[in-house]
Amino acid sequence: RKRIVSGVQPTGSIHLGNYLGAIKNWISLQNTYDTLFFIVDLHAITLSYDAQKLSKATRDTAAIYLACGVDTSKASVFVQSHVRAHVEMMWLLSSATPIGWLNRMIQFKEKSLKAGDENVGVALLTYPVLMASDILLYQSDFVPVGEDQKQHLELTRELAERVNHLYGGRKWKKLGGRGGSLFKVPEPLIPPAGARIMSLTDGLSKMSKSAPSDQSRINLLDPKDVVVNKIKRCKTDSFSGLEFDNPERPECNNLLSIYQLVSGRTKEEVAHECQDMSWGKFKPLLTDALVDHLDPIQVRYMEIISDSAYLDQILAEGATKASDIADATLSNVYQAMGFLRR
Ligand code: AQP
Repeated sequence: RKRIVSGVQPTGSIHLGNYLGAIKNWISLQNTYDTLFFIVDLHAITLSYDAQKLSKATRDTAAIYLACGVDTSKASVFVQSHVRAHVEMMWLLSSATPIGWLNRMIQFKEKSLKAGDENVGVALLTYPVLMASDILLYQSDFVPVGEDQKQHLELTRELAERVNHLYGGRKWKKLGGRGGSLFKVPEPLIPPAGARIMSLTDGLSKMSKSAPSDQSRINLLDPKDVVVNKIKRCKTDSFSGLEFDNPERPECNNLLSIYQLVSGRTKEEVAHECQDMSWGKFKPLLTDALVDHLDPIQVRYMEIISDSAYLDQILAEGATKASDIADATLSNVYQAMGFLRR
């Protein structure tokens, strides 16, 4: 079976964008692919963060994966820092990554510009090398990525090819290896709908954990009254009727897309149902669809998070399975790079 790896950072509350753009798609992928879903805690320290909250956020994220339907009889669920190979591989790959490649990353430019050089850790620059390690360690065939991660995946592909060229093939064989490629070059898998869920307060910015206002996002664990309130207060427009894909109506497109995804209808059905609707009529409809969709996830989350032994066991098993695959790749790369092995 072809393999897929994916993860979410435990940097705050998991929101509808993370869910519709990533986690919800995993549920169908796990039936067709060999899947590894991890909680990306090493990446969560890239920007300043609260050490007091990291481990709780990591557990919460794991429980949310399971509550959303990730099935550990099909997929491995693990915490990134529990598999040491990620950090080791990152160092090895760093030596093969031209700094110019990293300087070109849009996310680095945007985030470092905002924070200023003295406030930005080196990890913000080298983050894509850790992401490449996350993917290449597992010889992944596909990586589901939102639009914002496409450039990082492209770097992963280039890095895989570069390392294969520098150290793979005959050179590796001479050092006692099997020859051939050290890494599989992964392909992006872009979800058809929901690739980019936008903020509730600005249809031109993406919904994000780090946005200062909680009103800008629906968190997966928001109680019903909070969802009601956020939808009541979310930004709309003064056009009549509702429609998809009008560039002058980003909020309308976003809210209809959310409705489509949580109600399980097609875009055509939603376009037809809502074409003559006012915001006053649509908002309660959207709220109900959201609450109905989130309620079973929240019930299941409460069950999982209150059984810590169960969650620990899932994460331990996941880390063991992941380490088996990752250690094999790491060992090959050490060998091909000429290290003396124990
Ligand atoms: N708004 C979004 N719409 C669709 N997909 C989204 N993702 C994030 N936001 C949206 C997808 O969620 C996955 C995990 O994201 P991440 O935790 O690695 O970090 P991120 O992409 O930077 O997400 P956030 O929530 O916006 O976090 P902060 O604010 O910390 O940067 C990815 O697959 C991502 O595409």
